[in-house]
Amino acid sequence: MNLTIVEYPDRKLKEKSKKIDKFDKELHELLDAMYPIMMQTNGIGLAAIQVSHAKQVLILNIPEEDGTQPIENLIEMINPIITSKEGEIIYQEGCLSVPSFYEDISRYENITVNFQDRNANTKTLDADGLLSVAIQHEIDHLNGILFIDKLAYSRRKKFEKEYKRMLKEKKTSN
Ligand code: QAP
Ligand code: CO
Repeated sequence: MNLTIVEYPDRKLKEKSKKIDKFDKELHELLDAMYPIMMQTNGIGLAAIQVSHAKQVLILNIPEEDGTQPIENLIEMINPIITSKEGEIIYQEGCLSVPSFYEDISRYENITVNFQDRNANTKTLDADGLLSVAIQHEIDHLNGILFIDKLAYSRRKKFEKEYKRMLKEKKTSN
C-alpha cells in the first residue's frame, strides 16, 4: 500500500472517520503501511485520515528518554473512546499534516481510553503526559479536528498568515 500524508488545508482532514467492523487483512495492511510513513516523517502519532483513509485507526510511538522509538513501543488503536478525563496539561503540539508549525495546546492531563487492537481484542489504557496528549490529538483527527482548530482567534489568524507564506515559498522554490 502506497501512502502519502495529506496536508492542511486539504478538506479531507475535516472528514469524520468510520468505525471499523472488519478486522481483516485490509486493516492489517493499512496499519502495516502507516508505521513506516510515520517513522520516515519523524512522527510520534498518525491517524488513518492523514493518509486518506477515513477509518477509526491511529498509531502512536512515543519516544523514550533517549529519543529512540523502538517498535516495541508502537501502539495501534482501533475505534478508541475516551472514558474518563481529568486535569490539564499544556504541550507544544505539531502535526504531520501541518508541517513546521507548533503551538501550545491545552489538553486533559489524565485519560482512560478504551479501544480495540488489530485482532479486535478490547483494551483499556490509562495515560498521562505526552502519551495522553498524543492520544487526544489523534482522536481529534478521527473527528475531523486539527490542533490549529483549538487556537484562539488571533493565534489562528497568525497561523493562517504564516502558513500561507510558507506554502507560497514552497511553490516558488520548485
Ligand atoms: C501528534 O505529531 C502530537 O511539523 C503527532 O515538520 C503532537 O508526530 C502528539 C512532525 C504533539 C503529541 C504532541 C511535525 C514532524 C510530527 C512537523 C507528530 C514536522 C515534522 C508531528
Ligand atoms: Co496530527
